Amino acid sequence: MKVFVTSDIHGRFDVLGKIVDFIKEREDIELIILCGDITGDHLYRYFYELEDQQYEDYKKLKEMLRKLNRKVLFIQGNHDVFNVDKEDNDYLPNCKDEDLKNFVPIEYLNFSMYGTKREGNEEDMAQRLSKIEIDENSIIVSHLPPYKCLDSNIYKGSEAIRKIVKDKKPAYFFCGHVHAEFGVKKLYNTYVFNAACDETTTRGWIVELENGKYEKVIL
Ligand SMILES: [Mn+2]
Repeated sequence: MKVFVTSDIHGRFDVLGKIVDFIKEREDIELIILCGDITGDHLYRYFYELEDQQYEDYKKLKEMLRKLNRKVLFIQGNHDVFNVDKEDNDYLPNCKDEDLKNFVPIEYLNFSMYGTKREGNEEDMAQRLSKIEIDENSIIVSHLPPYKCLDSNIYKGSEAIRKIVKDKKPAYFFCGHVHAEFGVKKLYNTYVFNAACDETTTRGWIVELENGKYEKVIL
């Protein structure tokens, strides 16, 4: 299966538009993966106003992707606080699709920003990750990168995630969050892809899951 992985669209519909146009031409891509921070930061006085504005972004984004007629999987990042529709099977934590059973979401964060239940510290992360089933066939979709792997000194990845990669040896690890560290690296036995777009570049990776072949996509 060929997948297109991207991250950190941050509610920029021009960026998503470029991705949609690209994928239209690429019938070989079966699945689109978004590693979080999909909606925008908006000015707000009350938290619900931010949730509502991001919910609008989320609906618009879904509508744009729906026209492609491909499978989509997404997770939320540290900037996403909108309430995902309960019936939304594209949201990886809700997905029950048998062909996608190897995909594992990690939405936990090792810092606090909005006080959501996904946030915490490294100890919380370690506790939470210990409850997730991960093996050599797993394809992790995470917002945060592992510590010292496609992260930076300012935006540090997670040590607990790094330990999970070392111990469980998942097949792939897709992430974003650290915009400047778009890239691919082998960490222990796992290919780690940071798929983050930045303020000026729309980008991602095409990965053929069966054989590990990958293609960098800069739009
Ligand atoms: Mn982020």
